[in-house]
Amino acid sequence: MNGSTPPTGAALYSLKAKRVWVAGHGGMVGSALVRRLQSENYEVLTVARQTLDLRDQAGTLAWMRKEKPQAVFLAAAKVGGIAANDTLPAEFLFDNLALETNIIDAARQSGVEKLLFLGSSCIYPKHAAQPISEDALLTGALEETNQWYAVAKIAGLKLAQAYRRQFACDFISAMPTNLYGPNDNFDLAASHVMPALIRKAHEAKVQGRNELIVWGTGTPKREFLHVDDCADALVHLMTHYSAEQHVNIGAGEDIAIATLAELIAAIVGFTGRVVFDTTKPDGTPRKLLDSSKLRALGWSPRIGLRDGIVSAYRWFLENRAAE
Ligand code: GFB
Repeated sequence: MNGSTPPTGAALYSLKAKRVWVAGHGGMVGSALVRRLQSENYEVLTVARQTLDLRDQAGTLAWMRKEKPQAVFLAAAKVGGIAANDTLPAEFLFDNLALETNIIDAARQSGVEKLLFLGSSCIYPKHAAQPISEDALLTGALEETNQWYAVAKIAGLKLAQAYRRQFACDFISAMPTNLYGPNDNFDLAASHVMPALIRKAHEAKVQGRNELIVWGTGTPKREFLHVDDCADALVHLMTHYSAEQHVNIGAGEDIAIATLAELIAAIVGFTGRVVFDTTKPDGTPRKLLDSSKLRALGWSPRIGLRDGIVSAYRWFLENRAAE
């Protein structure tokens, strides 16, 4: 199981006629995965949060033994933007450690054939060389605001590796960049920058205010990938990759937060001023992923940033604007 992956394009694992569990199906990534898998008529298993708390070890094992998923996308996680990460450190560390260790261990015990663990680009050192290759892991100190989440995600990918080495489990890991799209969290205290600025620009426009408040200095750069592209990449990795090293999932380009704010304002139709609240943290200066490994496996993104924001704003208008 430690061997390297075969050359580009070769399918290694089929999801056809498999029971595929999307853990975290209610979240942005999980719901995109469900859409993607159902579009190919795969058999998708889900379990509601009210039925199973994934932080419950015995409950998780019992559910997996009963439902017998054969493939697992581990997309369940406690997630949030820079403020939530900074203010809820215990929840970001404990909840993520608990649910990922429970699912990974229960996957081995219940005979899961293949598991894909999802991490995040914040696992890398704060000052990693750009673009960040997979090898940069654990070569420097983490960004302080999201170190708790990052440590949990590093533990998750190491656990998948350890189970691969010790128990020959076909467990792999993927590290997506900053994601956005349908079912994003638009709660300003907990959200990431993209949904926050879409909502703020929209509300400023409809309320006739002439300022859009952007946290930090606007100079940090971020790479954004539409969640439908991410789901497609995850299915590609599940079916085309089997090796110990985690794989980055990125769009290939990044953008300064100030430029992103201007772009969102233009798409939303907000014509006032962008104002920076420098009492709020900037976080990591830059985290552009080197996704050449994924490209070499035959996958590239399809949704450009402008089109993606246009569709994310449409989704917000149809689903959240009135709340
Ligand atoms: O998206 P975001 O919260 O997460 O913030 P990170 C990205 C950048 O946008 C930061 C700025 O420099 C923020 O200061 N920003 C500007 C805003 N205005 C806003 C706003 O209204 N709301 C928010 N949230 N940000 C997260 C990590 O880091 O990225 C997580 O904390 C995870 O652990 C996630 O890795 C993908 O990119 O800084």
